[in-house]
Amino acid sequence: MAVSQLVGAKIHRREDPRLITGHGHYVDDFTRQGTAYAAFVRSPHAHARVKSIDVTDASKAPGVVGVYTARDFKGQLAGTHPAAPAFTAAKKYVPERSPIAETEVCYQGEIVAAVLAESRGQAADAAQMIQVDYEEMPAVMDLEKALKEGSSKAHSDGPDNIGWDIPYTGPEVTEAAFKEADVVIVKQRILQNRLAPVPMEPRGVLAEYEGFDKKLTMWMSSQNPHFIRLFVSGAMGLKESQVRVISPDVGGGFGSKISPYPEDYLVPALSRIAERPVKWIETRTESIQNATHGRGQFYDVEVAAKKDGTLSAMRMTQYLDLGAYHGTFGGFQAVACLMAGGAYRWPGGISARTIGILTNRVPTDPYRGAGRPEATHLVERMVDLVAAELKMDPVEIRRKNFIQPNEFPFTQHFGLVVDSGDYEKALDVALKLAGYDELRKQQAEGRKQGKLLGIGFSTWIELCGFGPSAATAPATGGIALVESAQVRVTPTGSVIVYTGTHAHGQGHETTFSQIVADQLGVPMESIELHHGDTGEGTSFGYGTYGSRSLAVGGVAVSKAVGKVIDKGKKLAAHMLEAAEEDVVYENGSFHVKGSPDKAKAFGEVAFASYGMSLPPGMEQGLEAVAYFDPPNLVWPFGTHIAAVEIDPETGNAQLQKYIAVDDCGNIINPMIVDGQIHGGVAQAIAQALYEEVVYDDETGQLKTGTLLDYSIPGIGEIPKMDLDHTVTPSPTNDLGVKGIGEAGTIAASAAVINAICDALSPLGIKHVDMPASPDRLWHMMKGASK
Ligand code: MCN
Repeated sequence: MAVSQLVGAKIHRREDPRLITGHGHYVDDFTRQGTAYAAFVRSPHAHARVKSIDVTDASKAPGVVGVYTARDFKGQLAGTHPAAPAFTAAKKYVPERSPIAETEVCYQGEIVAAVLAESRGQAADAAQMIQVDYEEMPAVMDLEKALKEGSSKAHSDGPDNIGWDIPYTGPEVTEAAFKEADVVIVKQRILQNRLAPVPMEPRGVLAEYEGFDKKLTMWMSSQNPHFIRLFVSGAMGLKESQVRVISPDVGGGFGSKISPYPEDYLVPALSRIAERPVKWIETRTESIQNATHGRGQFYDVEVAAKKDGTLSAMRMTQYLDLGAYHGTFGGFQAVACLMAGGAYRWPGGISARTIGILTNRVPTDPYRGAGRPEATHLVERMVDLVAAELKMDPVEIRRKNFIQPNEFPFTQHFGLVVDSGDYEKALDVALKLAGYDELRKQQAEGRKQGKLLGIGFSTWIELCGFGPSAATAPATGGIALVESAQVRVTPTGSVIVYTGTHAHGQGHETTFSQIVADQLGVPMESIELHHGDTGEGTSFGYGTYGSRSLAVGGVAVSKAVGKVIDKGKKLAAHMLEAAEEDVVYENGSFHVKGSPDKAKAFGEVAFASYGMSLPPGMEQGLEAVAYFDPPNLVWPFGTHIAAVEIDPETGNAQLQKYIAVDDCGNIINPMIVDGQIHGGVAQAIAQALYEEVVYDDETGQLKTGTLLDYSIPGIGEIPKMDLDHTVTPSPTNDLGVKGIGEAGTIAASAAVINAICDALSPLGIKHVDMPASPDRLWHMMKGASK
């Protein structure tokens, strides 16, 4: 790359002036003439048989265009809702899912009917007039009961409730280590609370089917427009080229907008049936009830450690609440098993098993971090439990067991290869930033006065940058999540970049432009980044999730720019009457080596590329396409430290200090990276202290269906964070970058809960589950003091 000027600089996000002055364009801002509005009738029951649906009154309601039930979509939508190929072989039971239920509903919120009307209000009113006769059935809500023989079934025609059961390695692998004489064995059940992603903008779809041309255009709030085009075109019997999916500005997704949803099929089908554009915008309650949830798991973990503090072996089983159907990418959550070893060696091995359990809740699917926050949480909790058992300092036990810098690339127990790392370096920077020794002194002083002060660590690692064919294809049944980019230079030197990734808050317009501007030596103002529209640019994009955009998509962009420069060199050599190998490109100009005056500016070469005076055999134009299939995933890491004080009267845990030292390789924009950390940490603090989707254990009724009951924290609950970075470039890509979009979420819950456990240790409390709400902590403290 050229000498960096912009890469590494704290540049304000280019997209912000547009977005914060109300000039963004979200799905609901788009209108088409003659639009009808959709409302959906959803099951109020977690599990019921649909006996009959009476649409008579609704059909006659003011403004109603039509009322539709499952029968009306037959012939319109083929196939069933997809479940990603991961774990196909090990899936026991994959219930078929249709976008609209006909005879049985399996979670509260499942769609049974749709109404189209002239206005949104009329559609909502008419939906309430539809009479559905349900026969309630027992709801499966408890994961352990669901696994018992003879348990009620989440689907009446299912053999049982086991969606998958995969032993990655059996207990025999760790048997020797657990039998050694010199070990302590620590066991713990660890809960992962079910979470609602709550993006600022809920989902929404505007679909226009043009019958004469057989063309469908969809505007929707998605992280993954090309995948949606693939799924929807298949279901509607259209060619991909007949479907255009536009995902304009998107107000956050956090993983919940990766997969296709029932409405993504029903709205375009309604447009084809009614021969009108159709719009549906999700309400907040619909969003909490129906957008896929994250986490919703528990783990049984057992660790054998030597008395000198060497972590020897681990056995773990993941019990994952799939909800009523397999999430399209729900299988990814089992990656927690592969990541359970964390930053440590585990010479005695790891035995891991994942069981996916069908219940009558809304399906779970990736939510920011997916699998990796769970892995970090469990390993970091277990390390602290072992340290407490052996009366070791949590820092000392971590240092003793870290994979060392000279051991990379490090092959983990399940065959994944960690590309690079220096875990102790990040720990040291964090300890310094936290003033660790002083913090411990303050804790000791505070304890004398009866204060409940705790310090918690999370020395986290992550796998991201999905995904190289070498690493992902075996798990996805042959699908590699490579990424493509297209760079087009206009005759006057403007640069249009198309990427197959999709920004919905991550700032790609800024960071990708920084890369291009530096590489081409042109101002950022002459670069435009386009994404999110399957009708333009790249022929297929793999979307944004798994912190892949920079490490895969950004690198693809850089490779495409490299091709443009290569062509520019050939042309410049022709223009300068020099040999191609003598031409160098620096700071926006092609010049002959050693003769900086013999030069052609980038704009001159761009202009000439569209003219007649080209070298023999060269085509006009200056543009290039590149695909990038990295050789490996990228592996960020870091250390987070939380300091907490718990009020003994109320149980309220107040974070006093939060330190985050992260390593995402070379940094393109430190301001954006810090913003990603802030957001991710806030979401994990929310999981640790406040958020939980709660259903009634018996009836399966959602109890937290509004933001009055589902408590997302405000700015008052989130502490100031002290951030720093170490830089360990990834050897897997030319930019040396790793992902950062999920790091905060992956790291922080363990630091917070470890701090809370440390604070409560004088009371004999060893483990606290999430959310560590005032209510939960107060009851634990009362129980402990009895
Ligand atoms: N970056 C950088 N230098 C690095 C690494 C990243 O400057 N070494 C920059 C990137 O160029 C990009 C941003 O940081 O602008 C995040 O990059 P990356 O880690 O590649 O992650 P993605 O862009 O692929 O984003 C996905 C990730 C995920 S998986 C979720 S979920 C998530 C998240 O990002 N959802 C978000 N961050 C979010 N932020 C917002 N505002 N809204 C969401 O829905």
